[in-house]
Amino acid sequence: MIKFVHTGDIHLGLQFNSVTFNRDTAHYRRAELWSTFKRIVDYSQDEDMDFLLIAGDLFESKYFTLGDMMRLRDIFKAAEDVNIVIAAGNHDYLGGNSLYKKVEWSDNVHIFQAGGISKIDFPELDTVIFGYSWDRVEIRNHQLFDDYDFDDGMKNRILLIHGDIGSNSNYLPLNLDRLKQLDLDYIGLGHIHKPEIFTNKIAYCGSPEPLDFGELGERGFIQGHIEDGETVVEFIPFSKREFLHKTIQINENMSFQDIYELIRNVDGNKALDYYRIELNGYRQDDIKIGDLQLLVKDDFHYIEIIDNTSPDYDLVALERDYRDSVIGEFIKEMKDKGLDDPLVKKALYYGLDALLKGRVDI
Ligand SMILES: [Mn+2]
Repeated sequence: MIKFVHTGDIHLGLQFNSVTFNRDTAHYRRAELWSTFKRIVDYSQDEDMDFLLIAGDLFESKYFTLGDMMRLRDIFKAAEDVNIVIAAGNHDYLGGNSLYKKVEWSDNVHIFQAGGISKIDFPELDTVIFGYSWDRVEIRNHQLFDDYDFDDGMKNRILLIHGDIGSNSNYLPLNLDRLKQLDLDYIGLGHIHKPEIFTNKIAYCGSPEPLDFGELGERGFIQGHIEDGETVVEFIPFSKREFLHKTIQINENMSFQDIYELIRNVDGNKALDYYRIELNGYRQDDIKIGDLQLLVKDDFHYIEIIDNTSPDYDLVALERDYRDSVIGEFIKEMKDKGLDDPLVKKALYYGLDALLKGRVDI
């Protein structure tokens, strides 16, 4: 039996420019990518994995330094009993000046060369790993597997590749049906940051730490083993934090304190996770969402509030200003029906939305 951990899309060195992080938050998150990656390497060593498969985008070439690369080298060297196998992706592609080529790796580290599919044999484990490293930032080749002969005498056969399951991608389009036809025990994929197990033999590992609010939900890696031609895989949640997007509906009857409590009591782990909270509905005219944001900051590791609220209607002023029009008549009629009835009040607000704002999303 062979045991493996499959990870990828770690993006060490990421600057988080596309996230609404300030400098300190980005700096801190960058450090966390390193610590989680090291935890994965340590886990592989401690759990006696035969292989740690890295399916590309291990780091950001644009921001990575030689010092960072030496740090990686030392982390890998410490896991000397694990075969660490790397296929480069589009963010860490193996061009002529790649940092991958600038350090001397320990014997347990194996990196696929660029220029087509190649293979690395591990005779003592009766295993062959096929792989493909990117040599540029975009690849449109659809025929990657057509000319390659996956024949090999080894019992366990794995493919490691960074690519996009989808037909018209600029990022190495892969066809799932074509992958299923390959006579392999496991295909470890990188590029899509959401983990997905297609079959027990084909999976995206996903990013081990989520990188922005587009990456909601659990993150971790794939762990698996192959025994007598049978492959078993499972997703192992491993990220330190999650990104969460919550929507809170408020209304014009809620006080500042009411809304504050709603935000504070939102579910999830406030001390750990990244929250984006969207407030919808009508608020009392004088409630400042900016003040709420300042107040709740201390309750969360990270929070940003998206304010979609509208100030409440001033019915007295509206009725006066639109006295001789259908709007004034409408307000008067609904008031006569009794605004204490929540249904009547709701109907009044929908009506005013339609009449005053042209909003008819009922
Ligand atoms: Mn990636």
